[in-house]
Amino acid sequence: MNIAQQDRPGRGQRWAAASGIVAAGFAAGAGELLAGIVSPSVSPVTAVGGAVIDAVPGPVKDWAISLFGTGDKAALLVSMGLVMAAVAASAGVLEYRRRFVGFAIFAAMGLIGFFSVLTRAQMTVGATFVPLMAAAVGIAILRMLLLLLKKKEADAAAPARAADAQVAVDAVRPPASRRRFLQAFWITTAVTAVGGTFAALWRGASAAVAERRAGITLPVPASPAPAIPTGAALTVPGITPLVVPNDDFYRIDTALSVPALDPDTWRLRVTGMVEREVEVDLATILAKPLLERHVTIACVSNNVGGDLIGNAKWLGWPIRELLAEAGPLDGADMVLSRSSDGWTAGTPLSSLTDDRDALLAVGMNGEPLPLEHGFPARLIVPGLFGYVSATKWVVELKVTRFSDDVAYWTTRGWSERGPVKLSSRIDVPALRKSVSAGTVAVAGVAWSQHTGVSAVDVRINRGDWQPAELAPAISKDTWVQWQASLDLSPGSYELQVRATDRNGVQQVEETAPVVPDGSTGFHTITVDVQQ
Ligand SMILES: Nc1nc2c(c(=O)[nH]1)N[C@H]1C(S)=C(S)[C@@H](COP(=O)(O)O)O[C@H]1N2
Ligand SMILES: [Mo]
Repeated sequence: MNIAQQDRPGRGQRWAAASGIVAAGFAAGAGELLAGIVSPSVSPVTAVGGAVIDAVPGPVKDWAISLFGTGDKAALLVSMGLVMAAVAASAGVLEYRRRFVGFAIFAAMGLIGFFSVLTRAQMTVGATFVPLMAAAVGIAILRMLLLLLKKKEADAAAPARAADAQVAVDAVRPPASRRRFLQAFWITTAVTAVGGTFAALWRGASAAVAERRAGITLPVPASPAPAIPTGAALTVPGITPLVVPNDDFYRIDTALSVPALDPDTWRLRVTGMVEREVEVDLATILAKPLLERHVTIACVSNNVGGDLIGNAKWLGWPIRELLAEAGPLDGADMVLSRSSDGWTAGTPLSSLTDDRDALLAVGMNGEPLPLEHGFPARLIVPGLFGYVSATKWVVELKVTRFSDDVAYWTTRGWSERGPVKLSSRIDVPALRKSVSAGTVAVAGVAWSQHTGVSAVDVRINRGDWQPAELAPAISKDTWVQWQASLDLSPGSYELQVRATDRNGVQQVEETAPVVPDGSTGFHTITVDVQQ
């Protein structure tokens, strides 16, 4: 009798519904955590929420706000959670009854997340994968739970039949399969609860900071960026944009989770070998006469031909003015800048105080710095690799000596000093893209920040160097674009590029690895020319 009760058909379905909810919760939590790493400003939940807000008609929005007040966002999230739980429960039951039906519902939820991310302004390629991966995780969890559940149900049914057949069985002891299912179910539930709470707190913090960031209006620069010369941006299809949009800008840092700094409480302190310590907040910086400048920043880990380089329009306060307020003492030759997560860079004091307009940047391409790129403030120093200069989420500038202090990467095999190396890259034709015979367009970028590029040459199959056409540079602190038209008949060719800086120095041909202070060598590609 007891066994017969356990075997009621509704019971398995209830467990299946619960399994669906737990699997979906687990997937949502995993998605939020993954988003926190790969795309902090847009996650599946915030994307779907944002898409719902955009889709809801105005009057309904007004009604919701009048009903829930400032709790409108919380109300939206709770409603989303309830809808999702209901859908996930049905998915669990349907999958229990018939394979793949529930999986299809999970996949559909993943697709809704995918399309919601696509509608978001902060969309990145990485962000679009997150909902799909979360859905895959959900399906895997649901499959595991339902397999165990089916086993449990089958075992529960078996002794009942056995009893009917009057065979002596130990029916009182619950079968191992029942224990295994319950264990898996409750462990998954516990992991979901703990991970979900963590994800909610973490995402909540960055969401709050993202909201504060959206409320910031950048001041009009006292010194606007010089106009981009006509012709500086070539129109060759496939060339990297002259100014890289924030969403496409390369990102390099050691931060597993992007720091979420409250702009209202953030402070930057100047300490160390100074006459007086100085502390500034964001409002103080925004009230200073700010400069806007195009500067190309690059990573020392960029291999020849690599894409760890980008050019943006930065808005900021010259660091030399901040340092002047503190008064560096004689003998100091380095500034150790520290970020909120403890990362440090060691920059020569002279490159922060000379006329190169090293900036304490607060704006990037007309917006407050994106969270990923150092909100609320970072350093931008023309001519130096990022690892010795471009500290994001900066909270301290310690004036010191190279002989007294070491920076994060210096203790890990990288050079103490990191001036950018003269280099060039072929963007067009793209890798593994065949072109048609005749006039073949070749184009790319070349850089030697704070020195400038004066010429770019290309050569075919190590023949004579031929001058490429150099577009006008925005400034000597930015990369330049170049192009050449080559007459090529069908066949396979090796193409190389070489830049010359404004001092007449030529790019180094000998190859060097990125460690310890940046790669050298000519970017070399193979072009397949078709009939
Ligand atoms: N706080 C912090 N700032 C950092 C780093 C880091 O790991 N942590 N990496 C640096 C390196 S190596 C580079 S190349 C640049 C990259 O800046 P971006 O991510 O805005 O392109 O940031 C620099 N600033
Ligand atoms: Mo870097």
